[in-house]
Amino acid sequence: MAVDLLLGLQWGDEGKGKIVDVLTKNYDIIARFQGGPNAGHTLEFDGIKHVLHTIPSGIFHKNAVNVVGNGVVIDPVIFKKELDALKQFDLDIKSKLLISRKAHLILPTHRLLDAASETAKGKAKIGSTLKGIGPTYMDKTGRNGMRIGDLELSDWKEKYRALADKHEGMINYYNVDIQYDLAELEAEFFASVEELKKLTFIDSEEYLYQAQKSGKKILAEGAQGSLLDIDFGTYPFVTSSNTTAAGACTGLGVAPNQIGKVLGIFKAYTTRVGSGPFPTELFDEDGETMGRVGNEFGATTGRPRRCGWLDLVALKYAVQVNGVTELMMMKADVLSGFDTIKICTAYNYKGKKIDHLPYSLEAENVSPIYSEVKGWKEDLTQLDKASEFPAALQGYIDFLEKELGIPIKIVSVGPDRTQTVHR
Ligand code: 2SA
Ligand code: MG
Repeated sequence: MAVDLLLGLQWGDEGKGKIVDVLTKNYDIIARFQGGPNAGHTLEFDGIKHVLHTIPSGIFHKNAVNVVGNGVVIDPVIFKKELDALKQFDLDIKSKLLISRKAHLILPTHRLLDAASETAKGKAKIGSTLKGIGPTYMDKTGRNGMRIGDLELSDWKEKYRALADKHEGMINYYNVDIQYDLAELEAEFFASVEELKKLTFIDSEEYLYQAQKSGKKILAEGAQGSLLDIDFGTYPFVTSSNTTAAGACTGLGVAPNQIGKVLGIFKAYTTRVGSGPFPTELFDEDGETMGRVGNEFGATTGRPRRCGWLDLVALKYAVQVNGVTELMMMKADVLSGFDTIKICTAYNYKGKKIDHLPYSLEAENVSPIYSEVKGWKEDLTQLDKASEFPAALQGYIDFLEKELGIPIKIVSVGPDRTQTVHR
């Protein structure tokens, strides 16, 4: 049985959480494969709005098992808060949420290092979520990290101390003004670790292999988006993991030839939170409207997201790098009311027209070239059939499908689980 992937094709916040929640009824297992509590996956159902950070978005379905894979980085403090927020829902966490022993731990000092690094960078900062993501992946690839499995060993606190002490030296090296009380942070950390240890730790690659062999259906849930991928994103303004399809193989131990469908999610426009280039970014009323109507604020940090028109050059690149087989377009409802919809179909790159992603997307080199389609005025939020779409929305969809060569199977017309039109 193949493993399907669900990935964001832009700079994150495409609506992955909502779609995983909608699709979970078709799967036995939902598995997160990268990122950590920098992610904010928002789900809405039955009048409740819920944000998940580390826990997979299938958690609200009684049938599904949720796996936090080896590629994920876990902050016990945030994880505990997520668990606390789930208590009201009466979920069987012990059997429905499984954590890979090979997932790495975010220590309090990783968060401090993130802050120190960003402060030292000044204007050139990445705009990190300050959750310690970069420093934790640095320790992973530097072969210094602590993993969930270490918590099962008797000497884990010694290992912790040695690493935290080393981090303190590094924080001092940055020589920036970071205020913190490590003893307080550590007390919270140790208390949260005890909660984490009550959960089920597994050898997730083996678990997923056996599940696959016995015919279970698995959906791998990505976090952030393809343009934040450490290799293929807008480096250095990226996150520290592979957010693209290959990340699911390394982040879960799933072999490449076991990947089935690759479901690519994109917003009908574009947003970005944090620093870095964004060719179609709008600084006018249109961008302001997208942000306001789309409620574009970071689900983890609350930062306003930058907004702009759809960048088809970047979207094609993401489709290509991920091998996307089906598309899902989110937040179509937010575009209701524009007279015309612009679509960036090429870049002017150093004076030449190009239709691929160049090495650098910095604004001094790149400006967008737009095509236009007619906009629509109708409210879409009550629609439940594609046959009810306004002609102009259908025109937008036709334009995109023709350019991308892949079907758009879902059009989302509002944040609620029910506001999802299948095509
Ligand atoms: P980090 O924290 O080291 O991974 O930050 C590096 C860059 O990656 C961006 N990033 C994100 N972009 C969009 N959404 C993310 N999740 C939250 C959300 C973000 C929030 O759902 O809204 O609440 O601000 C996410 N996580 C990381 C980040 O902005 C940096 O540009
Ligand atoms: Mg998000």
